[in-house]
Amino acid sequence: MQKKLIQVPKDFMIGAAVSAWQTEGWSGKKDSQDSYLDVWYKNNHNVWHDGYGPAVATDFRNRYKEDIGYMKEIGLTHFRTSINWSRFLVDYETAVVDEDYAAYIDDMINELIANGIEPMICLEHYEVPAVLFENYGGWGSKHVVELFVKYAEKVFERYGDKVRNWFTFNEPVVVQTRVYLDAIRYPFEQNTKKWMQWNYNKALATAKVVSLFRKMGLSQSAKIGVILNPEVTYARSSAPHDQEAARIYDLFFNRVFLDPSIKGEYPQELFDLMEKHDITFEHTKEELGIINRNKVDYVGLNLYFPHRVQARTSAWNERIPFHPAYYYEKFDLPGKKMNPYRGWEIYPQIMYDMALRMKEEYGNIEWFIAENGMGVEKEQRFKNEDGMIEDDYRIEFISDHLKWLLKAVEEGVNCRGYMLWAFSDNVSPMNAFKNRYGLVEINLEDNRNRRLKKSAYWYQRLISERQFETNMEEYK
Ligand code: BGP
Repeated sequence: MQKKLIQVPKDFMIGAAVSAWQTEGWSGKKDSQDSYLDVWYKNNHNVWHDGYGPAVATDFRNRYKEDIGYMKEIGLTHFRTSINWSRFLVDYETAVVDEDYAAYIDDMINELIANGIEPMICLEHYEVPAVLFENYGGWGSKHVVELFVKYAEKVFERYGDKVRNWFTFNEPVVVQTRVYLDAIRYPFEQNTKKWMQWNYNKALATAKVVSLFRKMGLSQSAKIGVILNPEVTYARSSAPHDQEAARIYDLFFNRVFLDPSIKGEYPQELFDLMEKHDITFEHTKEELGIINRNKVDYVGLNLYFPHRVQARTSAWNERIPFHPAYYYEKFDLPGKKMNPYRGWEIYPQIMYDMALRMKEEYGNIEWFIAENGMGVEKEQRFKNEDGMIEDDYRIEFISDHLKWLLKAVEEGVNCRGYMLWAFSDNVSPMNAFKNRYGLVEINLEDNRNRRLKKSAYWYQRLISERQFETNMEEYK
């Protein structure tokens, strides 16, 4: 196969990500510090693959020094994780800090910096405290928005002088979509209005935290943004009905966060649709003003797969509460390339298409790929004689996506880097350790010991040589 050499621009960041709850484990956690996810794991243990979950995860809480050693060996310039809100405080109302946990975060950040790795910290990667979910309905409550701001203030006071890259949320649309829109998780309630309220309250929380960040004077040396997961949406055809399906999907799932965060306002068409279907979120003029005045400095985008839709082919069942699927249904493209383990289509051009959109529709704001990666099941079968996992599929996946991304960068798109999901194998919601994502293997049969995979050495060369080879299309 013919190869092409691709250059990586000098300052283009190449890093990797994980989150707190997916790696830390419960070591040192107090009983009152469950997150929503911890409770879901405890209550619905059977739906988690092989029973694994956040309880031990990768035991990062105890093994972070060892892991940072591997990060250094690979040469990562940036590492993203989150601070676990439910563990950072012992009292969420008055924001009393858990000193043990805070000392661990302090040390982890220091260790990263001492090893030349820039920490990128997210304030919420689904770790909303369970008690706030039970008492107030979680992100459906404006009181919880205020508590999040209090939490953020404590975090900024402690680490604001060390960390230069901050984010309010990771994928803020996800939890409520699974919980209230699709009702596939505890507490199994289908309520589209609640879904919208969570969406709005998280956008409002982002704006309030951005405002706090600026008031605290942190903008002089640091940036604050949000990590979003726009699903690059393609209509089946150019016909108006399919185009409308894609546009409306995009409004409800992508623009619902992209627009308030970057443009400071919601699309009028989204307001119209919300009104038509009686799902408008409770809001005030003053709050919309806060959103308007506090746009983010930059955004991280998590891009994994394309989303394909077409107009509905059957009538909507009017007894079902409104769901955006009223306007679309999934389109299954014949012959698409799949990652069969995760069930996601592989279509690297999403990088380029989204990049151009950021340039054309979002004022060429600074952004970066905050997550992209490939989860593969039973990776042990790829171990070589020496016991190293030879994950050539991951190397191919990364190169194909990077190639499209860097093409856009060459064309003037303001994308500043690529962060792989994930630094190490880790726990996914429900899938737990089923699909492995890491550059670093976590061996569950051997005390969770770590070992670099082939992709880690490839990543190491990518970072030091700032170039990589990709396969050219082959026409046979
Ligand atoms: C993203 C999340 C990550 C991670 C990743 C992989 O949506 O931000 O936390 O889990 O997806 O997906 P999954 O874990 O569902 O396989």
